[in-house]
Amino acid sequence: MNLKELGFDAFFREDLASSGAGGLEPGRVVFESRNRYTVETEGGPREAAVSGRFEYTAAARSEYPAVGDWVALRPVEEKETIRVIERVLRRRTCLSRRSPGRGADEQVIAANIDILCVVCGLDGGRNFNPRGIERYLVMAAASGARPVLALNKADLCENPEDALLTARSVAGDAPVYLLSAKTRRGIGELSGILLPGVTAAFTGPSGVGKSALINALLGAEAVRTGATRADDMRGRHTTTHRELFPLPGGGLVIDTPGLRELQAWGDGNTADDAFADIAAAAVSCRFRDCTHRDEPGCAVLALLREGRLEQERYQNYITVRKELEYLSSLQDERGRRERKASEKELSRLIKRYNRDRE
Ligand SMILES: Nc1nc2c(ncn2[C@@H]2O[C@H](COP(=O)(O)OP(=O)(O)OP(=O)(O)O)[C@@H](O)[C@H]2O)c(=O)[nH]1
Ligand SMILES: [Mg+2]
Ligand SMILES: [Zn+2]
Repeated sequence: MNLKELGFDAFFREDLASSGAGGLEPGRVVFESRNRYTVETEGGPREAAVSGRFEYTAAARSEYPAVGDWVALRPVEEKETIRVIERVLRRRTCLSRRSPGRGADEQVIAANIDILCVVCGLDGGRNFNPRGIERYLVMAAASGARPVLALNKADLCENPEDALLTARSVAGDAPVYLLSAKTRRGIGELSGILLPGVTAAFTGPSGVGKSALINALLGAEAVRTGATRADDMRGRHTTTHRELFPLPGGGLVIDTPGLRELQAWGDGNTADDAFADIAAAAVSCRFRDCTHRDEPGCAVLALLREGRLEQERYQNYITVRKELEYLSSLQDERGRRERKASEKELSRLIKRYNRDRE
């Protein structure tokens, strides 16, 4: 594929050039499985792995290539289809979540996406839930990608217009699409925003029809889909890998596995970006560092009292903010530990140096 069609532009070109990476060729990661990557290049797809130097110098898992990343590739002698990944080019956007389990590790879901398509299922199960949508909008805010909401399975819903209103009430500026992968309702509209060179990642719980929507956009059954459980409409985690597909219309879409849990990732402002109404009110709080929990003169609590802010939405905002605060305290603590360790290492080296001189 030609690089421009894959989304390559001046941003990545300059980063490749600035690294002085002479002789390296750019490519985009379209598939990853167990540290093996498929990278699309000007000359076609290549199989790749990171270099020994990359492994040695990487400080965190999140620095490894993810689907959507642009990477600098070195050829391998006499192996036409194999490449070594020397470097991950600077990410324009980065979709992450907190790694499942304890700790403060970042798990990169996809890189360099322009649009995050948050998919819900209107099949009467638990796959349509405003609080869940709010969490996905927080994830979008942290990524730098523009969110859109996709309400799929409209064919299974008696009052899709009600769902549309509910979704709009939490969507902020994000557009909401009423869709059906089955009847193709809304598919033309959605493909209208997936312009040439634009990358969109699809996320949401298992079984909502992320892969089915991608098939509908591709106009082919390229991706495997799986039945939902009859009792609660939950999916069976059919998609197990992230993968990037070029659309006939020139856009690029990334399918991702359904998420079981979504712990917030981001910094202090991320929650405010996703809850714009609360952030706008907070400007009028008496204290600049108001936490909107019990302070006098809190404009957010005033909204709540006046019934202009839904209790559940407010509660979700507070919960997400607490999660983000906890995350940043874990990160601070880790930073302190790492600094201490490197100071220790340094004093060991100085001691040894002095000893050697004696
Ligand atoms: N009736 C109806 N069924 C749909 C629609 N979209 C998807 N489905 C069905 O829902 C089930 C789950 O679809 P998938 O595309 O596999 O869901 P997914 O979100 O990719 O799930 P994971 O890969 O497990 O995360 C399949 O049986 C699809 O055929 C739709 O618009 N209408
Ligand atoms: Mg899937
Ligand atoms: Zn306040």
